[in-house]
Amino acid sequence: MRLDVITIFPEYLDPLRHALLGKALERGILEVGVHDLRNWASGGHRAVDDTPFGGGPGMVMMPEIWGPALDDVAAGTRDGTVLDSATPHLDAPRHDELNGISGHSYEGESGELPLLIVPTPAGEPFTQEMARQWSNESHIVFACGRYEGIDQRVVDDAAQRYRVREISIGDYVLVGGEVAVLVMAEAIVRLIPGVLGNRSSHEEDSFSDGLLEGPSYTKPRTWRGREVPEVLFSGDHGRIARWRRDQALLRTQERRPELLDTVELSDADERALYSRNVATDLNVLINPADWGRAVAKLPKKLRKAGFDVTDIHAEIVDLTCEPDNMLVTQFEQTEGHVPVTEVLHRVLVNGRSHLDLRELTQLVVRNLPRGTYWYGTTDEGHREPGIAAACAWQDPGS
Ligand code: 6GU
Repeated sequence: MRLDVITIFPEYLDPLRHALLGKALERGILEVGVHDLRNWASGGHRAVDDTPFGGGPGMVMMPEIWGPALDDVAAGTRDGTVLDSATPHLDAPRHDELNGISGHSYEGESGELPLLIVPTPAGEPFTQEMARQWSNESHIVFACGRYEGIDQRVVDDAAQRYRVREISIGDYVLVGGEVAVLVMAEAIVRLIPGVLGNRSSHEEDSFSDGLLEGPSYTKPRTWRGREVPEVLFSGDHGRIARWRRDQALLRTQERRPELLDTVELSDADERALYSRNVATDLNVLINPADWGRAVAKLPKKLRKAGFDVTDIHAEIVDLTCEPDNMLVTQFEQTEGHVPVTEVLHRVLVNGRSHLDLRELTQLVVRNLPRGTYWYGTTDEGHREPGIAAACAWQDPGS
């Protein structure tokens, strides 16, 4: 890949020679040319900017300078200053050899136009997906504007020779595009095959699966009284993978909840994100024998459907205390007689679930005999049954 950067501050791009990018330069995977825009300026103080038409603050960079600069760099007739690595290794090609590479045809393999990236806070937001796509380019040119920007006709005209993108690296304003180029170049170059040692090491990056990465730990196991999470020593790779996914989900929910809108979530994911204590509290008009049969099967059936029940309480409500109970009235109107074997129960189901509260109420009711008269709701949190209620079922594990 060849990168060219046009700027009025060439020394600002020096960090490209370091670390990862320096290594890519050494290996000949990457070639970087930095061009001083003032090389295309003429006149005494080689001015590159002028006052804006229509008035207003600041200065605008001039088309007569940017136009020829972009023409020349697209044509590959200028190498600029070709950067070499800050830390050359013995087996690396020498500086002059690297320079020798630049008898380049600048077109992409498919004969495409080179990509021109114009950094500007008014651009489209830069994303990992752009970095991924652009890591396959063979020639990218960055045009760094300073001041209030570049005359728009430069960008419009450049479309004759380039595929042009105006790109922002975030919702804040920098003095110029140089730092944004460092950011984008690093994000792009590290994805070129062979630049990062371990091919799979960017498959788990934040964003590549749409989630933020969770925490990582190394030795020692205890440090300043802080323990590494136990699960990481379990040797159970499935459990560790699940824990990591849960951590990524919870961190994303906390810091970047909008990212979850575009991620496909499994049932296990939903459970990690949305499990909380819930209590379904119902009044049920039911024959005590029918209730006995229903409650026996309830914990298993509810658990299967995503409601992890911890306890179920039931009490019989004395109807003399409730002369015009809604369920009894409804029963009488529908059945044409008073309840004979049916008795009013208050049923309380405490548990954990990621499901919607209304869905949980429906779930409990669906597991009562068909046609049972009921009313009630599910709320977040656990609820105390009250002294009159018997414990109809309790999870031995809780
Ligand atoms: Cl790409 N350039 C400038 N000057 N400011 C920015 C930016 C770019 N992205 C965010 N702020």
